[in-house]
This record gives sequence, structure tokens and C-alpha cells, in this order.
Amino acid sequence: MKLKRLFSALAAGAALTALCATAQAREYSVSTVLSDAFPWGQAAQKWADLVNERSEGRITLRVYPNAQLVAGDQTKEFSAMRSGLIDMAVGSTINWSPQVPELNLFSLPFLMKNDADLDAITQGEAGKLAFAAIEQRGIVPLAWGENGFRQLSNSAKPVRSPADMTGLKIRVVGSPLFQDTFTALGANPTQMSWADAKPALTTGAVDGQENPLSVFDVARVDQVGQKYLTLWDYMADPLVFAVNQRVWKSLPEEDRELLSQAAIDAGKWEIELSRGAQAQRLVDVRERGVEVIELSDTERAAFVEATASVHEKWAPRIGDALMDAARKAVAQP
Ligand code: X2X
Repeated sequence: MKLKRLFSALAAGAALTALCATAQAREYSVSTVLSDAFPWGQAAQKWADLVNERSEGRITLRVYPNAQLVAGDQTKEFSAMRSGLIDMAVGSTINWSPQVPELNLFSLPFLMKNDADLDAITQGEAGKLAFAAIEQRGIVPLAWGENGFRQLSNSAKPVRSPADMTGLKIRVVGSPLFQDTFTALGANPTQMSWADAKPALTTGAVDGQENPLSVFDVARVDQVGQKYLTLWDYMADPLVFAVNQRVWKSLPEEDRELLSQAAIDAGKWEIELSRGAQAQRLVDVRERGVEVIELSDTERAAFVEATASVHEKWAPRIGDALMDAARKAVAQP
């Protein structure tokens, strides 16, 4: 009799535990622009996998690529996350800069020369200030990833100087700074979403585009007539792992810690993966017949000079404290 009671108590206990686990099991949406065929989507999936594993299935992050939660309009991702339509995102600083002007820092042409400069910014005081700016707009940033240094491609000719860009129609992201940069270079920029970019390249509605080598490679941008690729490293867009503030507040401290650490680990993993694949991508792209143009220091300097006005115009919108911190970071030997 006693034993029987013990068994039923145990069974009730197990049922209760199961119930609690179900009650606590949560699913959250994570928005990205690029799918897991690209490092960007892989970053988000890695975050989801780590969270699932470390929470023992209690927390599910479901990744929605192609900016589908905002009907492809990637510049609305930040607002949608703020309003709670999207719970979380791994988003590009470019796409969030219309709502967080400080993030235009990363789009300033030729501010950062290389990965070391980028890391000095994200990992230092400037990175902290950028995160504070995101937080001020009602989103909790957790970690950095990266889309990568952006290169220029076109279907018409090898571009080695601003003069070569005269009149070229270039698809740019829907962020006003890009309009200024490409206008300063003498090109004819057209803003459109990534979803519209490939069709526009295919029909020849635009002559060129700019995106990291990984995107050029994986999206097979060479197949839509983009024969010339100028490696000018003119800017890099980091990715930010982030969470809607209400969702964040609803989480117990241990789950916040879990999400945050998983984002940091996924970001580091993706940055390494992405950088590690660069050299091979370049080999592959060349093998497909793309003419890759590398700039001498003098050639690069002409682009820097031609876009100086963009810094003057945008620095005040980015803010003195952030500009100073970034300038110090890139001045480090
Ligand atoms: O639209 C682009 O060019 C992309 C995919 O790189 C971004 O979302 C910033």
C-alpha cells in the first residue's frame, strides 16, 4: 500500500515536471536577410543550435531568412523587432542604420582598412557606444558577427578609379548614406532591397552592385553578367545578434545568460568561418571567369579622396563620441 502511494506520488511528480517543461518551452522568431547558404544565415542557425542544445530543447529559435518577416523589406527589420513583430534578429548594421543613425559609422567609405580595424572598432569603446545606441532604440544587442568587407562588381568594365564609375548604375542598399557615396564617385546609385537586386542585375536594369565576396560567390552574382569585381574593401557591415526588449525582460536571468553566451559563441564561430573561406572564394570566382581587380595604394587613395565629403556630411549624425572612438581604434598600429 505504502509502495503504491509512493508510485502514484512519483507519477504525479513526473507529470508535473513534464507540464512545467512544456509550460516553459518557448519558441522565438529570428530574422535574417540571407539564408544559411551564406555565412550570415549560418550565424543565425548556429545561434539557434547552441541555444537548443544548451537549454536542452527548452528554447527554440526559429530562423526566418530572406527578410520574409518584413516581406523582403530589410530596412524594416529593426522596427519590426522593436514593435515585437519579430522576437530576435541577426541583422546588418546597414539595414538598421535608418533607425539607428550611429550605425552609419560602419558604412563610412574607407574608414576601416582591414579586419584588424573592424575588430578594433567592434571590440573596443566604439563597439560599446554602438551597442548603447541600439539599446537606446529599444533593442538588446548581444554579440557581433559579420557580413564582410564589401566589394564592387559590374557588367561593363574593370573599375580602377572613380572616373571608371561615371554613369554606372549601381544597386545600393536602402540606406541614404550609400546614395551619397556612389553619387560622390560619379556613379548613378539606385536603392533597392536584396530581393530585387538579382532580377535588376539579370535584366540589366542596373550595371553593378556591391556586396561581400561571400555573397558574390554564394549567390552566383557572376551568372547575372557581373564580370568585373573590384576588391576595394571600402566598408564592412558587421552583423548584430539582438533581442526585442520585452522578450528580453520576460526571460529569467539564466536564460538571458544562455542566449547571450550562445550569440557570442555563434558570432565568433561565424567570423572565423567567413574570413577563413575568403581565399578559396577568390580562387573560385576567378575560375568562373570573373576579372578581379586589385587596387594599388595610389588607386585606392583616389577613391578615399573622392568620398571624403561623405564623412563630413555623416560624422555629425553618427556623433562625436562614437566618431572619436572609431578614429582612435583605426589609428592603432
Ligand atoms: O542587401 C544587401 O546587399 C545585403 C544582403 O548585403 C544586406 O542585407 C546588407
